[in-house]
Amino acid sequence: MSEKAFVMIKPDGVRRGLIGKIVCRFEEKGLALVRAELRVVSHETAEAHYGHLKDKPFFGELVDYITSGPVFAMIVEGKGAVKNSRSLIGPTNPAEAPPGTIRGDYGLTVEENVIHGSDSPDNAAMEIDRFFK
Ligand code: DAT
Ligand code: MG
Repeated sequence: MSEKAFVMIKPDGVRRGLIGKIVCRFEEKGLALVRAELRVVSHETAEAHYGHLKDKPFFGELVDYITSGPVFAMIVEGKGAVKNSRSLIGPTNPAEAPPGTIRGDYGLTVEENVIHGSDSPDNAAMEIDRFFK
């Protein structure tokens, strides 16, 4: 059964010109890009998106970072889209992400880890609604 995931290339990835290379990985894997938009995330949307981290000491910097320039927001679709996109993206900290994953190949630190991907089908539905309603 087909599934949708929300994926977002963060401002550092966009700034560094990585959109094409990253989109290529999803397409090569077999996930289809069904919607995409380059846009600046509002403060309000950023705070909602990272609401699960609002008590963390890095929350303010996280919101500043994600709103610091355009992101490339996407919906990808295919079998197991959520799990498959997370495995392409790799672990949260690029220093621990293996080469071959997007964060492992393109990132250095957890503060600027290039890309977001939904972590469950329920969160994917919420995030798609939040960004593409
Ligand atoms: P993920 O993006 O892998 O789903 P998450 O939802 O736990 O990870 O955290 C969201 C983002 O918050 C993550 O991509 C980068 C940032 N972050 C997480 N832990 C952090 C930390 N210890 N220091 C700084 N930023 C952090
Ligand atoms: Mg997450």
